[in-house]
Amino acid sequence: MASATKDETQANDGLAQEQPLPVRAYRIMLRARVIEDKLASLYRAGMIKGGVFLGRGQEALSTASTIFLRKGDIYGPCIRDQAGRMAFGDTMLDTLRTYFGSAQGPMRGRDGNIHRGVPKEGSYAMISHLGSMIAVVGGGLYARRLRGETGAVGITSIGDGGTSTGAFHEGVNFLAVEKLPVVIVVANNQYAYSTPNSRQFACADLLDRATGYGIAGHRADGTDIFSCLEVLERAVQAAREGGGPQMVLASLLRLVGHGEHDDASYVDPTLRKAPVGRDCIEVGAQQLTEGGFATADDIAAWTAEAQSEVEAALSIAQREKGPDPLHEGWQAISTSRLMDGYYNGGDE
Ligand SMILES: Cc1ncc(C[n+]2csc(CCOP(=O)(O)OP(=O)(O)O)c2C)c(N)n1
Ligand SMILES: [Mg+2]
Repeated sequence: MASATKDETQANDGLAQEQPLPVRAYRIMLRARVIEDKLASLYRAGMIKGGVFLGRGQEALSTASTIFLRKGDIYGPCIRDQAGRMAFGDTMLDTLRTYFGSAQGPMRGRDGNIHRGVPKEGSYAMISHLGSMIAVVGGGLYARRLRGETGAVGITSIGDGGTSTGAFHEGVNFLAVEKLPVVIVVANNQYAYSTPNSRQFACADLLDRATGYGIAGHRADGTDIFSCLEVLERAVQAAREGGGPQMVLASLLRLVGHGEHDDASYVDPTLRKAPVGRDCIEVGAQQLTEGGFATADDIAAWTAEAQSEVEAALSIAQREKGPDPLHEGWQAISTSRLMDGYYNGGDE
């Protein structure tokens, strides 16, 4: 079983590090599910500007992606990575501050929703879901190499559809040639928007793409948090120990539409009933109770706790003001001034 010690991982998710790893991971998955359920209802109530793109069904893989990261590592998330963001330190309050355009949030109300990030903490603001983060995360690690800094690992994730883009192929080739310590997490959720795997690629297995670029490939069951933890721990360790880029491929099903504007009616109903269509939150609850990690009452209490946390964060974020255009400097978030001034609210 995967393990992580207190000083190996970030004490960043608000949950005690002393908890067994599967419990800690499950609670992060659950918190992501609870906040995303809230985002979905806020969207339907017309209370959110812009799109809402959720990771329902992908929380196990997303959580396992970043739970083994340390301070100083780099994360380039994609649109379905609320859980991975939370495992890397994103709070419910900062999530909601971004969705509600609060000037107190990490993007200071100037960029929305899934495009948030905290660059000075290694969490890069997402550009696009379709492969652009691979080169950016690789570039971050390459810059550190040029400065003589070693030991950091980068993680970025992508969907099945994204693995056919030019940005993906160029990015992975760059990582491979430079032997950069990046784990590319591929969530094969069977569709790219409404396009099924069969209309996306003709190779037998997406891991063939790792072979094609000369990098290591690993396979996980994306519906099973234990499998995801075991595989991601191995991949992150291999990258950290000099093994170069690692690709992790996990199969699962997106249990929502592409975004909340999409009803996913094109999804083949047989997939929903197949093992790949299992809900990792339900599977995880069963695994934890059968494995003696938790009782059904514990899980109910964790859920209620997460729901109260969302409501408390929402009542703060909804009351906060957006940026004041007269006094806002509008520099890029990556400028040192904003990096240093993060959260001091008023350096311009
Ligand atoms: C050039 C371009 N075309 C289309 C889109 C809209 N778009 C964003 S994600 C996506 C599908 C991605 O599918 P996949 O990589 O499988 O990820 P998933 O959404 O399934 O997580 C599309 C069509 C875009 N962002 N950019
Ligand atoms: Mg997909």
